[in-house]
Amino acid sequence: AWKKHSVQGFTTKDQFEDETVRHIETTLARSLFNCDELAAYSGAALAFRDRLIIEWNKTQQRQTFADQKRVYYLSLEFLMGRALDNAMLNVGLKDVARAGLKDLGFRIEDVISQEHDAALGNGGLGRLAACFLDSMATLNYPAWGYGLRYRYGIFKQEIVDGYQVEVPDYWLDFNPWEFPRHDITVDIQFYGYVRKEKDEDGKTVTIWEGGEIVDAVAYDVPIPGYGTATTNNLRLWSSKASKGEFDFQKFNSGEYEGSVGDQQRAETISAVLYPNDNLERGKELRLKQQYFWCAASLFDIVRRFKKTKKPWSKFSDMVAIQLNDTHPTLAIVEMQRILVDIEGLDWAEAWSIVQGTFSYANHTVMPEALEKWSVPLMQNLLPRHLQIIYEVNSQFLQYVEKTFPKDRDMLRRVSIIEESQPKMVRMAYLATIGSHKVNGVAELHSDLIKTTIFKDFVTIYGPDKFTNVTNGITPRRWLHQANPKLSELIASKLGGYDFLTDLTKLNKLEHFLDDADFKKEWQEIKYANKVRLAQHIKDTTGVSVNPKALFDIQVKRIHEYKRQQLNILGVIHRYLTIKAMSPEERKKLAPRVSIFGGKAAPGYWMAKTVIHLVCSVGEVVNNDKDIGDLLKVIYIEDYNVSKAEIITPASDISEHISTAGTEASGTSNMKFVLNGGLIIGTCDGANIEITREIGESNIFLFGNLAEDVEDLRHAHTYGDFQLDPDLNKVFEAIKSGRFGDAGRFSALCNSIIEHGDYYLVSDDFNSYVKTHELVDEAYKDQEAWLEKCITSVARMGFFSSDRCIQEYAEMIWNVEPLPPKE
Ligand code: 26M
Repeated sequence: AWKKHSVQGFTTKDQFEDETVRHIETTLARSLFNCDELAAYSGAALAFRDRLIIEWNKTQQRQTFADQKRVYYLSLEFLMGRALDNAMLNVGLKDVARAGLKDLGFRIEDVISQEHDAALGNGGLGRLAACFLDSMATLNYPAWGYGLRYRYGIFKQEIVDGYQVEVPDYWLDFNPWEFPRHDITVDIQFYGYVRKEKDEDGKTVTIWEGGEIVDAVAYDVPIPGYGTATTNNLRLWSSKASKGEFDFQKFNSGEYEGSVGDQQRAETISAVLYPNDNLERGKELRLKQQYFWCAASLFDIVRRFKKTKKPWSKFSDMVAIQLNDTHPTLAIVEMQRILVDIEGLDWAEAWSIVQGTFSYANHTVMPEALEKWSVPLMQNLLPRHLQIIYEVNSQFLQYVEKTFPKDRDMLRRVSIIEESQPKMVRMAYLATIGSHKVNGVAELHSDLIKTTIFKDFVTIYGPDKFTNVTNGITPRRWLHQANPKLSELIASKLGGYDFLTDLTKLNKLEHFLDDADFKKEWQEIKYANKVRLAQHIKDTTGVSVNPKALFDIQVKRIHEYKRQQLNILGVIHRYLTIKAMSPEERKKLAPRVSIFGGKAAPGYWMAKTVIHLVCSVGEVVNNDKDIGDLLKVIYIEDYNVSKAEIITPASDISEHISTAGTEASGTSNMKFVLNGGLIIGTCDGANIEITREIGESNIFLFGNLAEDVEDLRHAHTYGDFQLDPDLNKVFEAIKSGRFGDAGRFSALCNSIIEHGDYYLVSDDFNSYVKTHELVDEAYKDQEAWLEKCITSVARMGFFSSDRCIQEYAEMIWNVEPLPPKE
């Protein structure tokens, strides 16, 4: 009987149509008679959701009953993008859906694009978490993500008169992909005080009481794997006034406003994603978010473990917790608190369980991005946690003192507490001390952290605690979904889509370098992708760009270290050069479109100035009749995951030009190369490993090396700083008002001319410009260019996030896959 009633899910076009229509007419209570694209999206999403739920339930049941270790990925950001297209491809029914939607009178692309991006992240770190979820499900790892359910994701960016304007991103109006679990609620405590007490056995126990309670409510999101029934869970916590706390007395006694105020204060915790990327500002609400999410997740994980009835000594055999940067470091402290204060374990035993459970990935070496929390702030918000941090620190320092008695300064250097005014808790140190492994996200970066921020810790723990796991991207979203035609062409040559789950299989593409038809098709696909982007540019900016021109793209968060300023200053140089050329010289030039996109943190004035400069230059260049198609400068507003799916397949060349030693890895570099674009880049982050894999002749590297940066900066400050002469001409043009009011750009220019040029724009300018000339030259030989592109794609196998997850699983988490039965 159970079998007879159990839901199976649609497989054919007709069944899909039936399900979609049923959802539109009943679940959504809409008549088919006025069914628009949004309704079609909603119906189709609900139909696919049903399919996911079936496998999701089975997967969760399987994971519950399997006696094996699970991994929990704690990240404050999950930059998921859209879910429907992904769900269709992962369950292998996109063609069925396309046909069904066509019957109903819709184009699948129009339906898919109705979905609002789930944009619960800033940039690379959040998108990495999303790629990892995809890979963990695809590889059948029993894995959960834990995050916050922000009511507002990263703001929507509008460009108004050449300036960034931030608009709130309310994305929850209709979100069929989340399931509220009102029965899964955790009480989270803040503030209050700590006291000691003797229990019946005369043992001293610590009690944290008073303060306020906020409820954490679970919302679950299914994460389907590709070509597998495994459907993992992403659990996002939402804050709500606690039932006990939400003061009914106040409410009843007429203090209605006060009561509503309490409720609003509670709900504020998960209200908004902090829009900074690589900048730490020490706001109390951010610390509240961190603790709220860590405490809820830990409670949930511990509760699940306790159901197994295993002894605590088995905890780290059953649970691995991965920290995505230092944002979840309080989870370490919370776990120690649960084990010692609540479960009554002794300190040392508890601490060794904690260390065996946690591992920490570092994503930056930039000092302004390293998390530090003021001791007074933490004392007030989390008094017991601060005590635990002090105890951890004291034991750690005792060990260091005993082991390295000669280095008296070491204690000051490695202390979790920085002796500043006020004192600060160094989260990266706490995360390192509380974990069994620490990793960087690309080889150069992992080497750098061992010689800079964690140098002393390498001495203390030995080098084996520190490792590298080079980032990767999911080929499902970033090739198959974003570039279906290229994926299809590759599949036709390789005899199927196996490369999507074993990306190293791409290497067989090198056998087709002499296949003229294949190459022609490849080129046509690139051209079609450029036409599509040109259309998007026309629709959103009104500017016509020639799809035959060389598309030169830099899309990523706007940050001085990523050096969009170097790019736009180079564009101005190109403009001035063209202006000075004879008609004959101009004929030899490959037309270019310089495309920028990305958000600036709302308070980051320099980044906003860069956006304004790009827009101002575009205004002048794009309207200069003398220039025509030779150069266009475009700012694409509101760069996000779904825009990236249109932009990435359309590049001829993309820019990854951070000051050497500053970009931990970068992941869009991988996306662009995987989609058959070449890159111009510095010897930084994963660019170095991309070069190793695809070959030096297939990448345009330029600029100073990481090892020279320190000396150059020193020379800027103490020697005489020589501005590059070509760059000087560019500044003269800006100062002359050629791109509008020069005053608006003076701070930007002066950061380079007068204030030490910290990011070495001038030092790298000549090399950058010359390398772009090489790009121009190379592009003229379309045949050779195409071969570089195909060869590069063939050699990108290493950069799958599947490889990356396998490395984490084997080297760090020690977890095994749990494939579905049959
Ligand atoms: C910190 C404090 C308060 C508010 C926000 C933050 C914060 C948020 C995001 C800090 C850093 C954040 O992200 C950093 C990031 O995205 N790092 C990038 O991580 C990628 C994945 O590893 C790398 O590829 C990039 O090189 C790295 O910049």
